[in-house]
Amino acid sequence: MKTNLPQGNSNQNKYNLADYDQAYATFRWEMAEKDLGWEKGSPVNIAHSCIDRHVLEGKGDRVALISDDPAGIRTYSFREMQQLTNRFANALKRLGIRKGERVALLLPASPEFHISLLGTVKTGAIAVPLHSKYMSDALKDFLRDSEPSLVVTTAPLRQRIPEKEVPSIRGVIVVGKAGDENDWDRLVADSDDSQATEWMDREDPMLLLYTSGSTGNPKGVVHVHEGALQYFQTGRWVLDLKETDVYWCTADPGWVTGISYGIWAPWLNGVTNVVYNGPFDAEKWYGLLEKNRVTVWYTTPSYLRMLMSRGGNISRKFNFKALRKILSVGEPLNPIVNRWSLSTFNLGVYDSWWMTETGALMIANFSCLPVKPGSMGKPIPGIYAAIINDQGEELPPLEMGQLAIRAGWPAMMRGIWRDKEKYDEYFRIPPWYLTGDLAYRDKDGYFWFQGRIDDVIKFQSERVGPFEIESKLVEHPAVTEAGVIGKPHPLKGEIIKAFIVLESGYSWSDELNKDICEFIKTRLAPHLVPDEVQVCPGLPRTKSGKLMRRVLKSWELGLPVGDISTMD
Ligand code: 6R9
Repeated sequence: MKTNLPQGNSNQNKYNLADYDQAYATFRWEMAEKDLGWEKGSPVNIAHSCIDRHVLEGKGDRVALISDDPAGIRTYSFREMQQLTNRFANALKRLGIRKGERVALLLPASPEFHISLLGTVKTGAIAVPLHSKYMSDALKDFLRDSEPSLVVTTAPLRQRIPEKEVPSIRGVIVVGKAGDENDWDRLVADSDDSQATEWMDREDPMLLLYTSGSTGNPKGVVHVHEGALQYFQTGRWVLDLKETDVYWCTADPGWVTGISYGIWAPWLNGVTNVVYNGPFDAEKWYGLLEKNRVTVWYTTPSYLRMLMSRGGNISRKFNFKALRKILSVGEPLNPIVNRWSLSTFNLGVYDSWWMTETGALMIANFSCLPVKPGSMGKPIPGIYAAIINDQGEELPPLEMGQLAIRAGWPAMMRGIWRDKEKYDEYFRIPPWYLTGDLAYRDKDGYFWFQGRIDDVIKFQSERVGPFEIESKLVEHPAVTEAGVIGKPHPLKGEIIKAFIVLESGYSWSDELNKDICEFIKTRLAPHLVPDEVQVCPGLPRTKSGKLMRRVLKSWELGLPVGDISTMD
């Protein structure tokens, strides 16, 4: 089934991408260079392209950022952003930060996050955003791996930074701590706003982002300045951003979506960006859309389901006339969410697909194309996607296999920090980048997501690694073995279910359950606390001792366990 989703006030002639087939046949990434003012062989800086470029083009007075949080509204023009990011960058330079060094950012979504990130990137240093949901032990792993010289954080979050255990840390800059020698505001105020941008090679790293896999600790995904071409072009084509738009991306800046589409794409396209720092609240969120006259909204299926579950009595109080486009990412978009969206906003939701490692959007539904509800859409012009078998051969339409992308696109990760082997694994069947997703392509070239090949969990649309929870569980004195799976959940996508084997001498009780949950909450992260813990006598393992999570999942869901010939 194909439908044309209602488009609010816009009409087809006004889409930035009017003819998908033509663009797909003719587009080359070099074509995006002209719009960004990039010249062949000349150095660049993505932060300059996001902010200073607009000021130089006479658009300095346009609103760059509206920060709307419980403490009030703050608004910044592109000129103010230019000055503040220069000030922050000059302050970092004064503190001795040089090209290639790392600066970690443990901050909530806020103007200070945006300014710190862009200021860091202006100096040529590599920004390392950390998810503020993580606790000390987990943060220690990320910090020891990335070895930042400085950490930028808030006073409450600072308590989680194990400064003494990370020898690379020379200093901590604290937001909202007036009087402190490392006070963020004072540092910025005492600095000058002269041009601070260091000119970089396109292949120089600018961002290091930690994300979970199903084995090992979270890995540091490296992104480079060249990615700007794709953040810009996908913002233009998929989000359909125009300079008159007010745009809100609901993702946390510790998740790739909060950076690529919370900062790069909107600002490379010169739009007004809304940032909100606060918990999910349906009334508040609808109010944000209405009050700020948001026109383009990028969110997740999880948030949409949460809004849907709060019912129409709340949404009916608000007016969404300004809104013209809604998109989602992170997990499959349920057709029921689309129907609810149509009745609530008079707009359907455009599903889009990409990964931390791809850096930017790869497959999407476009305004100019019919949408097939349940499909992720078609590849972005400039991207070649295919369904392949284990030998890397392309499969015909309607056959399920691994989703693969022909390697080499501007926003592609350029490394896994200090782990070449892990990086090479993604590219082990040339010419492909292997996504780890199962999917099929239909006869019209639309892609349909079917699941993951590995055991990665999607909790509220963000990635969770079973291994990191299992490793922490077995650190608890009562737990000898642990296996963690995602269990389908109508609102959250998946919830975390843990199977544990108890150490001899322990018996199961409510107190022990609580104690284990508290252990995960304080040592790892509150959002990684298992929703369900089940004790069992042993866990299914292969003869070589590898945990078989798919067997746990089959047990849990009452499904056939499939081939267990390798099971011990
Ligand atoms: C941006 C982001 C990537 C994984 C990816 C896939 C899943 C993302 C999806 C989707 C179904 C979609 N995923 N978008 N699954 N439909 N539209 O999500 O990055 O956190 O790295 O996760 O998320 O499994 O491989 P990341």
